[in-house]
Amino acid sequence: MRIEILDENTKKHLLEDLLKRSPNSYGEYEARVQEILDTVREKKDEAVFDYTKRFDKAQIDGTNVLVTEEEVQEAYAQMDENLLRIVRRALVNIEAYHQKQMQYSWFDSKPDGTMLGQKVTALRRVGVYVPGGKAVYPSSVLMNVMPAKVAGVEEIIMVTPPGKDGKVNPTTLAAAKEAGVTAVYKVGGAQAVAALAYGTESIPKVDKIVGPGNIYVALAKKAVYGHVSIDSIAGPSEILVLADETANPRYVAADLLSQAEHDELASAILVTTSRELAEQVSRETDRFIQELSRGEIIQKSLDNYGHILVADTMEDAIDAANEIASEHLEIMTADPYQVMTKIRNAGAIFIGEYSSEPLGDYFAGPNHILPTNGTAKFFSPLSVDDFLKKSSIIAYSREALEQVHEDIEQFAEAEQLTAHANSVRVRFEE
Ligand code: HSO
Ligand code: ZN
Repeated sequence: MRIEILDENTKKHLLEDLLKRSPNSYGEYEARVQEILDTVREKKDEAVFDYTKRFDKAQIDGTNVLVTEEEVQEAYAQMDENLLRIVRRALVNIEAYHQKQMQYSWFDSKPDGTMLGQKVTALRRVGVYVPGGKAVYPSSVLMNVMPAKVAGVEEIIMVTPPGKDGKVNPTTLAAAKEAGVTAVYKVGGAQAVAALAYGTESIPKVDKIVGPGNIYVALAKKAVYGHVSIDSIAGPSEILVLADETANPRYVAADLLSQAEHDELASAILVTTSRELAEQVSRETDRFIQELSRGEIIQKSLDNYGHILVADTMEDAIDAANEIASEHLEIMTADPYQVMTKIRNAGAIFIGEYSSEPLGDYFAGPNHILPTNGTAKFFSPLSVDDFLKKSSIIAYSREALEQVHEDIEQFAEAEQLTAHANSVRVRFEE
């Protein structure tokens, strides 16, 4: 990996470079995606099945689009038993973590005769997109579904593209069942997003669409926002390790490569105050690449978006980490908790040398659907809150309203909204 000095100039170039990976940089696909959305909105099932034939080369229609119980059982039969046990153990942790996020209604009544509150309601029906092809991650199925389940969503509809044989990946199916999905439909791409957003004869309209997909799926989700809610748009994986001279270079290198392996566009960055560590990590990454099965992808990803930055001070290193706002941030310093308090922007923060990033991808419990491409400055990990909405509750007694009725009337009149003023005044006419 290349070693650079961290200064304003390297930081500027790096930030510009990373942004090129954002789905916001793919405007040229928008017209294609919009055409698919419009066609599905108009022609419903017919269009969805046409596109499935064209893009997935699969013969899907109203009779086989919904995955049957038999197909689910077949999937279980094909699934490795040990993997199933591991999925179940992971689910226990993921469920427990998300239960802590649950929010409940509250009501606050005061002696003055007022009662204010917030009623929390789960979304009724949500759609989860699960990619097919090379990026089939059962762990992501669990991470998308469990927060909806914990929130109390009644219907969780999954869509995933079929193979040419019209079948869905068996591990995806088994993971979906384990996590508590209600129904799985064999459709993918922008056409699946359109079906979920507008509804078709076979596929029900949902209130929110979550889950990662390719650029067409990402743009389709953006385009239907407003008709339905969506989660944040996931970009390629990212890891940033903040380390000082006390860090173990082998661990740092291994963790960087764990995310570089995802994708040629993934980014892996080490920011360190130690020149010696920088050199050791660079050597260790070269060594690991020789041994790892996805060495080629890793090499490309490191060539594209891999950096080792040497900072003068830990303060400078932390500033850079905050500006980059990485999806995953690992802290391997002498005082990791101290450093953690200074981190403003990161999707997930991993503290100390035994909290390697894949622990979070699979097992610890927090969600691995995290903000990417600098959006950790304003977005949060996928959570139970994504599947809840709130209604405000207002209840005043006659006495309580009487105390404030003139203020309200005058406020309304200042806005020249006399019907507003009247609606309060009418209650206090002799
Ligand atoms: N690290 C990925 C999630 C994942 N890793 C799934 C392995 N499987 C999110 O950036
Ligand atoms: Zn990962």
